[in-house]
Amino acid sequence: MYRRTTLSHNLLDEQRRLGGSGSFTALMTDILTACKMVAHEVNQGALVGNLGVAGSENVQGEEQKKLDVLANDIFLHMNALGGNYAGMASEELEDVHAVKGSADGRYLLLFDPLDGSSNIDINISVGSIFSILRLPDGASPNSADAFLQPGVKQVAAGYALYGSSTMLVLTTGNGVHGYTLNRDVGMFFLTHRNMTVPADTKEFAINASRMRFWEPPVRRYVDECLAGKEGPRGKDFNMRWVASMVAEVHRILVRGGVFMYPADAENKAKGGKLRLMYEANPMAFIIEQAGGMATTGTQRIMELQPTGLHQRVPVILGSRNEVERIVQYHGDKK
Ligand code: P6P
Repeated sequence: MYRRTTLSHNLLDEQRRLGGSGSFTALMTDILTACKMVAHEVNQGALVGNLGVAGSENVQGEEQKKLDVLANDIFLHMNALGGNYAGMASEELEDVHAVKGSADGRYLLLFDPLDGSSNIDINISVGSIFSILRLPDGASPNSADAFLQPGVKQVAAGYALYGSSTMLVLTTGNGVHGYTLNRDVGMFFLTHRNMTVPADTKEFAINASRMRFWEPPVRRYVDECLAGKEGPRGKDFNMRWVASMVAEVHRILVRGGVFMYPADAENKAKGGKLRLMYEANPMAFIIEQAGGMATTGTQRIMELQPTGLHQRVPVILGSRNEVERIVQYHGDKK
């Protein structure tokens, strides 16, 4: 293990490669600390009364779990300490959170502090998702407008996965690398260099209970997968649904697959289910950097011009050849 590279060392290498001032490395360090603290609280679970609901709702009208609130507090506090962020936006906060006293803060941090939290009480993997943008020249971090940048403007994106091991997966636009937390040493060690999504797959992920709402292109794709080797695809497929986007995306990075939370008859008026700024965009950046594809079905997710901090979008991402087929089916629909 002691010949392994740490995430901190990789960030320093990246800083030297880019001739950076070190502020990017410092702000990533704040995020790592926050993720380690959230991992600690998640892993303690019932031992310290961290399970169950907080008795409150978030801006999405969703019932908050105790760990949703705790993870949000940890992210806000730890990422303000370094003074590298001018402002933050969280799934758990209605409006943006300007960081007081961050005179030199040139970055904006957006995050879902605990994604998949409906899985906490049943001990299934959950995660934190984050996206980093630059504060546009002359923009105020007190205004959501500064945050409403398309996904292609992201400086970095990543997630922490609190699973059988705690991992951090990160892209800064130069590929995707995965790091595993050594709790005893308290550091993330490089364990998954240059993660790449296989172009083909036999595995898809969708919430099949919503089948009655699906639009024709999605219905056609799933029906063909279910038809197996006797059907038009000529091969059998497997299905997964963890209800934790971080876990689904990680599986796709490791062994390929397609994840779909599409627009459907029930969610279309809201724009979809998943949030653009702190779920779809960071995951799209990671998947594209790993050679995969991320679309709404008709548009590249990272090219969408955001109109709201908590805007929802359809998400279809993963193995390129399968996602391209689904896009083609959406085109055929017309
Ligand atoms: P459903 C978790 O709440 C989440 O935002 C994603 O992590 C996950 O993929 C999806 O929603 C699960 O949605 O409708 O199956 O509960």
